[in-house]
Amino acid sequence: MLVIGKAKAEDGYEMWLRYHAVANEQQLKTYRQQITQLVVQGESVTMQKAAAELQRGLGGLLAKPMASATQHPAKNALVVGTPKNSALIAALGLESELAALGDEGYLIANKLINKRPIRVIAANTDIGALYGSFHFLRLLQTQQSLDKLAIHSAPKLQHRVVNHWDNLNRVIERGYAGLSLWDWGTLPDYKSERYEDYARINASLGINGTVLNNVNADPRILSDQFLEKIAALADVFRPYGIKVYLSINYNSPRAFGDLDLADPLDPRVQQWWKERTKKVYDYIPDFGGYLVKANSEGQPGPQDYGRNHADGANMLADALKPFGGVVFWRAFVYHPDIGDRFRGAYDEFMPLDGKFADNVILQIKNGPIDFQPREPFSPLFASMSKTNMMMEFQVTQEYFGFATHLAYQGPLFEESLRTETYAKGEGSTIGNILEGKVFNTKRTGMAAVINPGTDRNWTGHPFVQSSWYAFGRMAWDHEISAEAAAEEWLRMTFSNEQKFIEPMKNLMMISREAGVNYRSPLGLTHLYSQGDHYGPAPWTENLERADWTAIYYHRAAKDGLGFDRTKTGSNAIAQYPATLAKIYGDVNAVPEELLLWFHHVSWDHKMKSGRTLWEELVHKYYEGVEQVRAMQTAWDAQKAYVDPERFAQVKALLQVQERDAIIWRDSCVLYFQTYSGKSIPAGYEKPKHDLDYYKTLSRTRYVPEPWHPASSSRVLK
Ligand code: BDP
Repeated sequence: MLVIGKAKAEDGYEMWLRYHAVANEQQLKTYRQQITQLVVQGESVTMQKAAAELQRGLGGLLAKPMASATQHPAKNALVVGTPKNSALIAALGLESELAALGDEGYLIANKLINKRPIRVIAANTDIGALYGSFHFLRLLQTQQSLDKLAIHSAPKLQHRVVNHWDNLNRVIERGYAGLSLWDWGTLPDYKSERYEDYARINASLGINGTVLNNVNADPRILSDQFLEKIAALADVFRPYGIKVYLSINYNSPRAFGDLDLADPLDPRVQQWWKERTKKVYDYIPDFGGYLVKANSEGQPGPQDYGRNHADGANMLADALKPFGGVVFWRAFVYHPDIGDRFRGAYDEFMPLDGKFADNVILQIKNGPIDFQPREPFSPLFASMSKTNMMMEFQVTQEYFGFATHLAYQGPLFEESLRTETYAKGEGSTIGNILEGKVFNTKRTGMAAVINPGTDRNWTGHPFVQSSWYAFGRMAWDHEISAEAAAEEWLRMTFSNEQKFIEPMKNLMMISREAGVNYRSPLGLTHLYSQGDHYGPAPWTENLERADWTAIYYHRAAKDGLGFDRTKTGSNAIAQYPATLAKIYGDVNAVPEELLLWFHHVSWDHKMKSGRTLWEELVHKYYEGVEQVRAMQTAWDAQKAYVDPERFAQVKALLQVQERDAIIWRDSCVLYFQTYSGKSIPAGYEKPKHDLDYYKTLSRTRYVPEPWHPASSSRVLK
């Protein structure tokens, strides 16, 4: 008999490490026969954590305490370890199988010991064994067969990092799920159990680095007082293979009152960083390195002293080098005087290609502008052939309705990673470039801004968890599909019922496109009310910086819509490899979803559907709202499979989302109508209000007061 997994009250705290008993009784029986005992031989803290996780996980999934031993495995034991820490594993002669798996990979297989069948999780290192343990648990959580186990897995990227934008006062920039997880007031003395659960969650995905603080960095993060607290966190994370990194403020030598400049070429400044960095390593011997936002949005940097980004980054790289640390140098730069913001990062960084030290990695947002619902890829990825590069994605939904809208980011990540750049002919996808396969770069990585907080479920909207999950899985293997990640997450987080999985997977897979459609379809971008980035305000103009207005991005006029980035415009298209520049530059060849990113097109332009641009635009905005409604219907049908708490929460949030989607749609359609001069075609529901109403709403409803979901710690002017 199948038991429908209508679980007891749940608050989402466990995330996907929710080891509830396997609901399918037949499957449960089989698993119980196939795993009779746990044999872990290594004694390191990491091996103890692996053993504890397996005890906890298998105990829960198999609904009975797991027998354990340190030798003489029983029939169908699960044997875990490395050739170094386990005589049993060493005797299996796995060296050649393990050779290809590196320091973090693992294998999971069925083997024989003394002619008895056993299951084995083996790795070269303890951390590999821990990763393999989480993978093994995932097999049961997603109800996979253990009959023919032969899994060999190793990460494709080296640095798999989460970024927190946490301020020292615990307010999180673009965080929508409570205060910072790091309780500086009680650290280092009190280590909340949450810290370890946080480490487990990340380690279960293979994430091996965390940047604890905001890129708009407070210099005090490097003070002894904070380093002592950070060291306490690092101690908790270490057994899980997670290194701590910090965002630094480039002006630190000045802020500390030690020097009156921060010029990277000044020997006193260099010395200052060497000494401070040594101090950091005194506290945290395996510290990862620095993340730097320099000369961007008002942050200090090397350009303040007439130096360039490479000078700036290399100075820090020098200080970190003796300790094996790295610099993640962000490429998120744009200046008000550059004409087209799209061009900014490329114009600044391309001339520096090959000039960065080898322990510097350029951390580049997926798109050229800023985490928009859809962007073409940043042209830097296809061009910086002599520089280490890593991806920066955003999990926190700054531009996707915060913690109120359901917008699974897996499809965005996948779209970005699979984009063919033609940098060196076919096969030059972003994923392959990140892996170092295309340009032979030495250091590789992927980061995501995650911004969880003290909300019981970590992320506010329960489905934001799924984007964290997908990010982690794709950072391990960029070829994992958004759909596969969604399915795993659903099974682990809710239910293995096929009747639940299929419709929910569809819901998740359309959710990002829905968000694009009701906000900024066909390549429109950045139509937000400025500062909070929640609601629509496509009419925003006359701000202190033109590139903070909305009209800068959409260029609506009587003659049409969109930003001309071809030769007749800013020519940003020329920053792409020639094959792609040709496609993007041709109004008939460019993918329609990117059309208005690259072309200013007449309202009557014929689209592939046969509709005019105006009609298609209206159609997409309405489609977005309809997709949200379809998501609501799909969710409502899942009541039997979801605990009442999470069911009610998601249902309510989908109602908010529908309301907001309509506001977005009507605001944008009515606003663009003032330029197109055309009516909304028959058959679409009419906006309930006029444009003035929506303009007023954007000024009143989305005021970034601290209590408001649209609030943020730092509000741009
Ligand atoms: C923008 C955010 C801002 C961040 C910035 C960044 O609005 O809060 O500081 O990105 O990535 O999207 O540095």
